[in-house]
Amino acid sequence: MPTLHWRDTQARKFVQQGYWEPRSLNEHLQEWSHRFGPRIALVEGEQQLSYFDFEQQVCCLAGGLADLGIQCGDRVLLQLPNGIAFASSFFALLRLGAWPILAMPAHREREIQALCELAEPTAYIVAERFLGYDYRPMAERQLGRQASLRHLIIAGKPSNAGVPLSALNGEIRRPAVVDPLDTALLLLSGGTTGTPKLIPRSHADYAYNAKASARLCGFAGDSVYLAALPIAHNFPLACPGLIGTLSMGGKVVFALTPGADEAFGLIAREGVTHTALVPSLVKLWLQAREWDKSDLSSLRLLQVGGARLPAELAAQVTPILGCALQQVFGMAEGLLCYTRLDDPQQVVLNTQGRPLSEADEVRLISADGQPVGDGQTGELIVRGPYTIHGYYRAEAHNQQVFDAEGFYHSGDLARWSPDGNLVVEGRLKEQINRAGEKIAAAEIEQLLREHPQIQDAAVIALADKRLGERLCACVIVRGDQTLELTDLRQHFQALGLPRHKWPDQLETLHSWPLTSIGKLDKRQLQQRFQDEAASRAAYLECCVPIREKPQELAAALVKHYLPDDLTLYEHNGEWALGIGSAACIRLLGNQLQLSIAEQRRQWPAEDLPEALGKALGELPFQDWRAYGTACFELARRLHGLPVQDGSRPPLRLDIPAVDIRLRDGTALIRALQPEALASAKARLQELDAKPLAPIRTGHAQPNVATHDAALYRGQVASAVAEIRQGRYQKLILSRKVPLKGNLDLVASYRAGRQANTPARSFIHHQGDFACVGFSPETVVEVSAQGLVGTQPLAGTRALGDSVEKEAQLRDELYSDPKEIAEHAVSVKLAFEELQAICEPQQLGVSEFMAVSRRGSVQHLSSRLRGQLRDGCNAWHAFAALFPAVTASGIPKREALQAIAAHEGAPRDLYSGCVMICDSHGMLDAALVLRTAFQHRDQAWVQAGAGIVSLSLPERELEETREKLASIAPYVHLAEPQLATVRQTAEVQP
Ligand code: OOB
Repeated sequence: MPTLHWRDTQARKFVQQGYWEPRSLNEHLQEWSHRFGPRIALVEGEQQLSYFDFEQQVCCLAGGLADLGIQCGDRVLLQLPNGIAFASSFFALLRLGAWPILAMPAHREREIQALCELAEPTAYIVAERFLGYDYRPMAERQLGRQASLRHLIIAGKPSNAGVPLSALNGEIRRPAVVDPLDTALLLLSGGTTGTPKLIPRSHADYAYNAKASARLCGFAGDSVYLAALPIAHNFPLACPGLIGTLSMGGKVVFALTPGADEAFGLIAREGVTHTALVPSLVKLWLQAREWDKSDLSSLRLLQVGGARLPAELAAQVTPILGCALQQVFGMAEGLLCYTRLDDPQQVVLNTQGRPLSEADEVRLISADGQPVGDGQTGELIVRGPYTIHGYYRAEAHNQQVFDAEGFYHSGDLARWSPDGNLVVEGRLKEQINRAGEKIAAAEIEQLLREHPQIQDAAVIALADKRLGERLCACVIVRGDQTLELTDLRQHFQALGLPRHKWPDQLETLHSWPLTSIGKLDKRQLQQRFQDEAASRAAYLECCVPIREKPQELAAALVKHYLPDDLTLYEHNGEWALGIGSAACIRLLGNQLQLSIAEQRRQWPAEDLPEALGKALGELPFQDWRAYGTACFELARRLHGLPVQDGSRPPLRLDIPAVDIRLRDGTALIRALQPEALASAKARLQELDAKPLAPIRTGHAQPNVATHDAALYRGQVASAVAEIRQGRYQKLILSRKVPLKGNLDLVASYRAGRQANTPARSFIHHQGDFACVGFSPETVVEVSAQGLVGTQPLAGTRALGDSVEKEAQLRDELYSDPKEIAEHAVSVKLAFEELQAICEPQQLGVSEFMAVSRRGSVQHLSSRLRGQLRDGCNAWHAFAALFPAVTASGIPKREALQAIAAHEGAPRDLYSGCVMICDSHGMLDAALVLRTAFQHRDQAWVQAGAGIVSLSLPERELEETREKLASIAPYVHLAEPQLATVRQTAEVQP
């Protein structure tokens, strides 16, 4: 720790030279309110607050807090998501001279308890819930445990112990008299030790931090700042963030989450000019731009910091988002380095800029404490007008990281580029920087060592394409015990650790690699396990422009690659084609088997989502996408009914050797082998240049009108009787109509796709089985971020042959109680199924009883959305929703039994799904309806109708005809077979 004498000299200098103003942050707020009064200061959803109203709100809240007894010098734990409640509470505490401790919403019991023990807060202000997590039980436990904690203040509905934040509306009193050089707030440090560190920032230093940043970043009265990162973090709070924007009279817009789905809408709606992100989010925003065309033209500057920004990613920001980029190297301890708005592009793309203040003293030193030579890399040490000179209540640690001259030793390794900018090269400190979240290796190691099966542990950071770095736990297990990553993650969850602190990778060893002096050699571990990941084969990729419509080029490619096994899958404007199989996962009996070339591994499949998680985790590929199918009969297993496996596995996923993705104007080609990539590229370009044959209407003419009509009517009648006996509520019975010949997959696809508006479309060819379909709905959609969606369709009418007829039939659909009841029960069931796997607060019906046009019919359709809860993967969502209620019935188990009894033969892929999933956790499964099938020499189309107690056999038969009319007219038969089969009798499949 520096001597007091030194600190005084520095402080005097900063005051004299005007870096530190003689005003508290509360006095700044009063000044802003005075200057900018009626302008909008804050926006949260539909709510807006002017500067004047905001200051009033702060005064009243401060009054309410004072009534509770909160006073100058008290510490108050503040854990709120982005929003006005955060801003009001923060400034209200400053007004009282109480110190907010800025906890992140992601923090859970362990962190909160450690903060309470360290800082002894008198009150805890916390959200009722956020992203599905109910904070109240945790907060109440703290209240019971921590003697200093007297008040629990809940933003939202309190349970037993708390008071609602909204009720704290006291008389406006004079603000506390505080010394601007005193502590104003406590920021959390990423830390390197097992215990949390708090960073005391003073009024004067923090005001300077925010205002100087706002000036440097060109903020003014017309600036609109989007607070997308969690506002308790220094970056969005004061660099320039919330405080810097307010200091200039600008407007701050709060986003609850930093995802592109929320942020893009806010940018367009509010005319956002500035925002800040960490690199991993930049990547997601750039990807989202492929399909989200929101108007982002107001955006002027994107600040990126918190972790290393790869130059390739940096280079895409301006071309794709249309705004300038600024790199920020910062730390909650103080120092901020920014690239300048007028820096040349090469500086912005490749460096982390220069210190904010001319009074920042930044030095780079070698291991022996000496300054490094020009251009050499060394540890960055710093002191200056807004860098702390000690952590709060951490004397011993302060001795280690602050030197006698008051320099903070950051543990970051950096060099100066020839043009005088800083380039961050790495770090000395044992920390994992996971998507910008800093995690102390020591904290995780300590927790791992407490695990009963673990004898010793070391935690290392490994480079990761998506996260920047991932957390790898290396452990020595006790005796001959085994430990799986999923077990470990469950253990961490049970301990109350936030998601970002759970290990991403687990490596078990028998002994540690040691350095020459016998210390654990983490560098060796890093090399070994980084290589392990690197030994996973990476797809080779290339992007080429295309001229042809993607659906047509996709069909041409399928035609070229057949009879290879392949799957074409259309979703969200992309036609994805997986060809061949480099690895395959199949459900065989009670085992899930992974086969790669001659090698096989098996997992018991009782818990299918877990087994799939494990098998997919073993795939020796990076950044893979799998293509697959699930047969309807998989549902019997999921519902505990006896199963008889058919000729094909009920679930199968293939990792393709060649993976082609087509969108308007571009094709991405990926292959595991260079030759395959080159030949796919050549083939694609050749096909793109060649005009395609005209699309013809189909000529298969299956007997949709009368085939098995009497049989079907009889089945419907007996199902209605069973429903009336109360055996089940709803049942979907289907009817197969044979085709006289073999399917021409490509011609059928082109004709059918041109005439249809499906939710998904596909061609699947695997061995002696093939199908082509135009799916009206998805069974489940899960994004890499764990957002789950499903779109039940139930209730059907034909489209008719004119606009008037369509409208008339739509009105009929909306007023038919049978169709409405049928739809409502389907939505209710989907909701209940999602409840089991989603965060309760995040689950909702985002669209109810709209009408979707699909081919020649219209359906009542609703959309449900949720966020997967911790511990659930995409396969939990799949297992919860499969089979689609639209194609099975209600309740599902009874419906499955009745379908088997009435239909007599397995449905196989009909009403199962064709799907894709990937290494990031994405899953998209299309319900297999409106599909033509081929198995060996038999081909057919199949459709069903939903039977309820009010069903009439003739009307349900008619509904199967209407649905078959969406596919049957487009089916083409392959020419040679057409000739031979025409002469034979009708073949029953
Ligand atoms: C910011 O603050 P913290 O306290 O969460 O983390 C600080 C650490 C730095 O010591 C460094 O290790 C790393 O994060 N870091 C970067 C970086 N910016 C921060 N590493 C590489 N490149 C960068 N651009 O992360 C923070 C605080 C204010 C503004 C921006 C970031």
